[in-house]
Amino acid sequence: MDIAGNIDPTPAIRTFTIDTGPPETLIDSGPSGTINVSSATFSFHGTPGDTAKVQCRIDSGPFVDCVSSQTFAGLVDGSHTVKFRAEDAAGNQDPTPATRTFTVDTTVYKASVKTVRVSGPAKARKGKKVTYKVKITNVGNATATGVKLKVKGRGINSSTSVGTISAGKTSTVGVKVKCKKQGEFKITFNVTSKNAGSTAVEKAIKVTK
Ligand SMILES: [Ca+2]
Repeated sequence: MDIAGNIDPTPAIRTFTIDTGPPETLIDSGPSGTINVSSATFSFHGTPGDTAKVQCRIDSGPFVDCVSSQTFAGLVDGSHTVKFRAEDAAGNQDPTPATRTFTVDTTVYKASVKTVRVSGPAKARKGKKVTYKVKITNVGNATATGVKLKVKGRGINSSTSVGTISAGKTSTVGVKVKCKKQGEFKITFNVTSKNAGSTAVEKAIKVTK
C-alpha cells in the first residue's frame, strides 16, 4: 500500500512446504522363524507415497540404499536381523525402522539305522525257544521313526515294533524265536524304518534234535 492508499495488485507470494513428518516403513513379505536356506528376500515399502528411498541393513552392517525386493545372500547359520528405513524427499528418516529377525539353519537332518548288532546262540534244540539281543543304532542326526525288526529263517517269521530311536541312540530289542525246524541255516534280522532306511544282519544257527 502506498501513501495514496493503493494496494499492490500483485502481492509477493512464496509457496513452500514444511515437511517434518518422517515416513513409516512396512515389510510386505519375507521370512520369519527358521529357514533352511542361506538367502532371504524381503519386499517392503515406505509410506506415505512421497518416500524417496528405503535403506536396508543386515545385522551389524551399515544402512545402504535398497530396492524392494531385496535378497540377502550368503547368510551363515544363526540368527539374523534386517532393518528397513524409509526416507522422504526432505531427508526425514523413519526413526523406527521396520525390523525382522529370522534364523538360518542349513543343517541337513537325516535319520539312519545302519548299525545293527545281533547276539545270541549259534546252536539250539528243535522245538525250543532261543533269545536274541538286537542292538539297533540310529547313527543319524534326526529321530528314526516307525522302526521295525523282522526276523526270518527256516520256520521262523516274526515282526517286532521298535518305534522311534533318537539321534545317536541305540535301542536294544530282545526277540524270542522258536526253532521249529532242524538243520543249519541263517536267520535274517531285518530292520526297517519310515525315514531311516533299512539294514539286515544274518546269523547262522544249527538246530538239532
Ligand atoms: Ca517405523
